[in-house]
Amino acid sequence: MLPFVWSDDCLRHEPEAEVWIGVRTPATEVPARALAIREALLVAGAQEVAATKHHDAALLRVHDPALVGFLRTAWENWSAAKLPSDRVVPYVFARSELTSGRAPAAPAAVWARPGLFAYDTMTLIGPGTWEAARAAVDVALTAVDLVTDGERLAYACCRPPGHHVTRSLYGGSCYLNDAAVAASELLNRVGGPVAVIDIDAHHGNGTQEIFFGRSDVLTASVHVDPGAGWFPHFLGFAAESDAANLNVPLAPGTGDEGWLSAVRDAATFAAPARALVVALGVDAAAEDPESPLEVSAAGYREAGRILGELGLPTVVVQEGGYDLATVGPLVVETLTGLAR
Ligand code: SP5
Ligand code: ZN
Repeated sequence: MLPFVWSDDCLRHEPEAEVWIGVRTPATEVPARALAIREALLVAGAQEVAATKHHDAALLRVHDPALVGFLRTAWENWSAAKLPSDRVVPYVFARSELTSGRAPAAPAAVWARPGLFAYDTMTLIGPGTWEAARAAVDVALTAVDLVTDGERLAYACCRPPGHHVTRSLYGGSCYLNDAAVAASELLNRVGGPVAVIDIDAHHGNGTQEIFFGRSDVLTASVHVDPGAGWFPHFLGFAAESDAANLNVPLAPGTGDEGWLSAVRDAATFAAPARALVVALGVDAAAEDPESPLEVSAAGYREAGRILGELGLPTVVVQEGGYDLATVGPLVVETLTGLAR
């Protein structure tokens, strides 16, 4: 029976909104996503395992302590300042060129601080955001424990997602990079190389940058072509590929055939690994409102099968997927394929 790891604390992040091109629009990364996935897993007979608390060691191997420290206290400091916005949101960005690469000053204003760590305006922080993001790390690390204790496959029902977070910057509805933390911990416990295969509809830019230039963590991402106008816009191109990083950008409208061919390429790339992290976004689905890829439920099951054929100890970490009616069934399809 497939174990899946859960924490109620992951529901505590309620972004309510995202500021996109200057407009405050309703949030898509909502607590109901995780509840829908949990419901589908329970119906499918998966075994719920409560997340256990883990120390910060693995978290601080992949993230700058300054980012972690900011996120831990961001809401507290923002709310104490009695600002007109009910969520932490940047208005000015400490781009490195602004200071010719010198470290920017620690700003005196609470409302300037997010600009040291955020790279977009869509990723709001409110009460419970830190608790949920940190709980998602515990969920991922508990799934790593299950696999290092002998399970071949474990699913981490992480929320908020994480794959857009770099070593020191958050964005893309993500705060802490759960998949990267899981990979780092697997590397320590199982030995290298380990692989991260990211099949979220968007490029796993945070994970790519965290491990860039390292041969002990292989990163592969299958995603909609940023060159066609899709987030994260500035990277995710095939030309960033090297011996330890593979990007397979796909044209908008790509369906099962093209997407599964890319998943096969990612699996081949990851074959030398001793353990696998799957960054599972189901937002490449045809029904999903946030991407133009057109993958079917059968496609997700086949992707699971392809990745399962690697025969590696595997931790699956939840990333995106925003259609509340299908997100749960699509996760179950993928895990069913993986478990065969
Ligand atoms: C983890 C993940 O899937 N993150 C997705 C981040 C990309 N979001 C880009 C959103 C662009 C504009 N969305 C408009 C929706 C209006 N609410
Ligand atoms: Zn996504």
